[in-house]
Amino acid sequence: LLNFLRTFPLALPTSLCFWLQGLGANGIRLTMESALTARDRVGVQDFVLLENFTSEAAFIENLRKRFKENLIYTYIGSVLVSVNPYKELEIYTKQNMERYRGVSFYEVSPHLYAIADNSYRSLRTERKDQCILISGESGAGKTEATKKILQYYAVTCPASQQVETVKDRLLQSNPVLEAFGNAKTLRNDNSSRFGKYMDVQFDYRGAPVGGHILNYLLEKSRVVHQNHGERNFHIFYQLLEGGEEDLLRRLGLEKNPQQYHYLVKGHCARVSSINDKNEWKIMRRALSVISFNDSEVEDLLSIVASVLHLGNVQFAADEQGNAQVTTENQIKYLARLVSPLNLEQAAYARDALAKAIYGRTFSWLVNKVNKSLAYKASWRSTTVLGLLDIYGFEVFQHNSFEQFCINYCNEKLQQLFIELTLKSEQEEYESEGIAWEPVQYFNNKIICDLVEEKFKGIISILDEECLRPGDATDMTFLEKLEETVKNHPHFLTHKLADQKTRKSLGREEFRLSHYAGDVTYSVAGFLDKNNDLLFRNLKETMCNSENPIINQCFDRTELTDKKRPETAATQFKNSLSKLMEILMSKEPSYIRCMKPNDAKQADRFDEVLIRHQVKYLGLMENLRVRRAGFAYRRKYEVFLQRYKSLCPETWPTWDGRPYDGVAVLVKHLGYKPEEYKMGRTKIFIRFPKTLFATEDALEVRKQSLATKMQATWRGFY
Ligand code: AD9
Ligand code: MG
Repeated sequence: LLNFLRTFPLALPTSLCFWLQGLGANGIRLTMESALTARDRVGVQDFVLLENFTSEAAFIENLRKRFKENLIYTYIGSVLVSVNPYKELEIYTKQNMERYRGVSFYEVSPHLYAIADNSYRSLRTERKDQCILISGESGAGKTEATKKILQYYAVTCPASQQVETVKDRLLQSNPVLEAFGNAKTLRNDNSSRFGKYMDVQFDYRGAPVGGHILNYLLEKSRVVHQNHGERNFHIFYQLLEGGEEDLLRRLGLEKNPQQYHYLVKGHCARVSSINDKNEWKIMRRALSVISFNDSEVEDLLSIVASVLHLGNVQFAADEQGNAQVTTENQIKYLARLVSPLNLEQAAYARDALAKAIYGRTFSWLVNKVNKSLAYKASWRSTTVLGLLDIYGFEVFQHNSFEQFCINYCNEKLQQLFIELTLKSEQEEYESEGIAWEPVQYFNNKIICDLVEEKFKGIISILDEECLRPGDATDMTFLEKLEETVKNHPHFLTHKLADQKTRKSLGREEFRLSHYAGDVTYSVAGFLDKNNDLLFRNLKETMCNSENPIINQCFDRTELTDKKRPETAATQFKNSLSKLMEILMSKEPSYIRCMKPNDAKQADRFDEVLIRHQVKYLGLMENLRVRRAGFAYRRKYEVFLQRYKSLCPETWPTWDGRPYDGVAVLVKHLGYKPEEYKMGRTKIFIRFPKTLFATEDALEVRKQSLATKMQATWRGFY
């Protein structure tokens, strides 16, 4: 019909436009319902429309069909499910952004932009703070989604000179934080090794005027050690590969990463998918945008260089077995500082210092970004939209303290997701005056409690061991753990396991049954990483540093403060609990990301891997909650507008209340009482087949109207 009209030489009469609108032919937008006609080939755009909605196989088949057609987005009601395509798709153009701008959620095909636009509109119309929670395992596409949403706002939100600067800074904070906080892992070549929650502030016109970033637990251990096939943080390679000769000379660096102990442990300094030189240029430009002057850049990079130098400091034992620095021309002062230590302790002190320097510099960097994003007129009221991009659930061959924290964080997010989606569904039923039918679902609170409960939780027990003077070790921690939580259904160790399972557990390991699957953690290094201590004299030296950034990172008050600092796990726990409060105070939207294969390849849909993610993301449960009785719901106005041509009483216009119009319409269509319910503002349809039958009728009706219209216009000529 639209093709026919596009070739038409005359401007359409107003009445005809009106008539077309009635048909739902709203511009050239692909409406959700019209796409349903192609459902056999491309599946359904919303899982709630699956006939067999309790079948995991049907769910996966729908995902597979869509993935094959490059349709990587699908809804579960208002939740967006996304499958990483591992290839560039032409769906992120400015033109496409315009298609989604200001358009109702269901009028356009599923997309990140629809979620972004919907949140933005709620923020503007209801003046309620929003947040978009992006979850999924490592490599599933969370960071890419976050960046694309920011780009969407940068393009579609109102502009002015001042706003342009903010937009630029919001966008450019990414390459800087990624350079310092992301690294190649076995799961993802650009894996976020820190958690990030970014607030974007909007003024009364809906223009972005500021922002603020909260960062969570950087994986500092990567600075001194990388597993085989992994790299250190990108910035080190970028500096060596892209840094100008002059700069490298000033920093005393050589170009070759193989020269640096901290860069050779993973045996993969170069990665084909990463262009360090190019990234360096992007990062350097970004530093200027977020208002770094030349001397600050030099200060920052000299810290990066000093970490590399520090890694190259080697020790040898003297006659008393005390460590002496053998690479004296590297950092002479270290000789004095570490001499009473044995070799192992000296190397430990060196690495602890490198981690502390890097970790604190990273926090300083986030602070600096925040200063450049700060909304200057903060007394004016703003609304806030938060974007959460945190490290995804991860399982490696060897899992340590870092994976424990990362996976705990994912448990918390899953809990929030369950509680909030269930709550919002119940609330909608209540407000619509429809009886709520309870849904069974797995609540992972039991696992969160296991980790964080006071006195009995894993973190408490770990802290207790860390604080205990004397002979506490990683193994005594494990023993305490066994004593305290031995009967917990989600906890297992070698000693507690039955004969059959015992073989799969080492003596220094414990296993947690996470909502996302079992993960076995080695306790080696737990105490040390949790204590996160730095020798006092090293701290003192840092306080005397002439580098202004280091000076700000190491505060003198630390030296006199008698109170023991919080352990790493407790700090993380507290910051997560604050994050949950922040998220709870906002209206949430969800994007659930999945990765289609472990080989990072396009067009490969590994069903086993997908099934696993469907399971642990709780998508089937999510769908059951959403479907609790009804497959489809729509506001009366929208429903009537779409289907009114199917009933002579509502066509071409209905003058009464939309509620009554819909009542007349569904009666005419022969809906049986058990097939639908009329809420206060929406109609709820129980089965997809009812809706599909109505859709098919609409399709037939459209065709007959088009034929009629063609004949009429032919008559004119
Ligand atoms: V981690 O938990 O930080 O390790 P993420 O953040 O979930 O992980 P990321 O967004 O970094 O994963 O995506 C991994 C890679 O997949 C990217 O570097 C891209 O190469 C690829 N990707 C992800 N999303 C898209 C997309 N929408 N289009 C094309 C994509 N490629
Ligand atoms: Mg990421």
